[in-house]
Amino acid sequence: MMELRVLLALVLIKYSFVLCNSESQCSSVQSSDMFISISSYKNQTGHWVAKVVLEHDDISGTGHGNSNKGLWDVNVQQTRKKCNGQQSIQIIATIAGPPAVASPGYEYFSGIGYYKFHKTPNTWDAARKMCEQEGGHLAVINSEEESKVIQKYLETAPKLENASYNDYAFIGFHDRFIEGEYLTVFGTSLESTGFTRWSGVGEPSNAGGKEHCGSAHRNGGLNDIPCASKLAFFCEQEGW
Ligand SMILES: *[C@@H]1O[C@H](CO)[C@@H](O)[C@H](O)[C@H]1NC(C)=O
Ligand SMILES: *[C@@H]1O[C@H](CO)[C@@H](O)[C@H](O)[C@H]1NC(C)=O
Ligand SMILES: [Ca+2]
Ligand SMILES: [Ca+2]
Repeated sequence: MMELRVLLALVLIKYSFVLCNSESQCSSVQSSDMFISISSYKNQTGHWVAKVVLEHDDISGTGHGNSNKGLWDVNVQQTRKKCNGQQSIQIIATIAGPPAVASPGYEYFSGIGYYKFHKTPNTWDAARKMCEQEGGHLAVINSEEESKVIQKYLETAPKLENASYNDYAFIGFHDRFIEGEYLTVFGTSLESTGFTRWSGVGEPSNAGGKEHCGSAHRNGGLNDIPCASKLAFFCEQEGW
């Protein structure tokens, strides 16, 4: 889980390094991008000028990108340094952005992540898209503890209005590529999640040869179910 978080952090913060020697350079900063430019030149009065510009977005939006908003803490220090008898002066700029925050409606569960329970039923594809639009993904269960989060949420909704099935909610796995080969929404094997408890005997059933999308039963176990059913669903954002 930790490696995944680090990977996500690297993906979310895309750095662009641009070396240029003109003082005014335009950049287009998009949500969750950071733009760094470094310039070094001698000006007309003979001073050496080195300039580092770090630009990040200031746009409101959804998902982790919105944490880039606003002013960041900037601290610049100069220190004398001696190395092998040679003295130099080091100028250190430390820039700290705020920690990422989850999108509205997400609840934090320690050691698990941020969860959002969508009670309005939808197809698996639509649910997957909605989670992504919120900066998350269809939930992937990694432990019995995480399965309990789902069980607790479903207990709060004994009757799921307009749902094709009242006892299941979509989560992030499927076997749409190869029958019986279950993959998470990240493309990794279901086994690699560390949680493969099925909801009951006979599951996965691939009933009618038509069950290729993942759901969780009220008992927290996994079940394959038709992708076109309309079910409540769980979105997840990583904990930071
Ligand atoms: C060159 O840079 C120095 C240091 O920032 C500044 O004092 C000086 O005014 C600059 N000269 C010109 C022509 O901009
Ligand atoms: C169920 O469907 C009805 C009619 O379309 C709608 O008014 C209602 O909001 C729906 N309930 C949920 C929980 O989505
Ligand atoms: Ca199947
Ligand atoms: Ca099934």
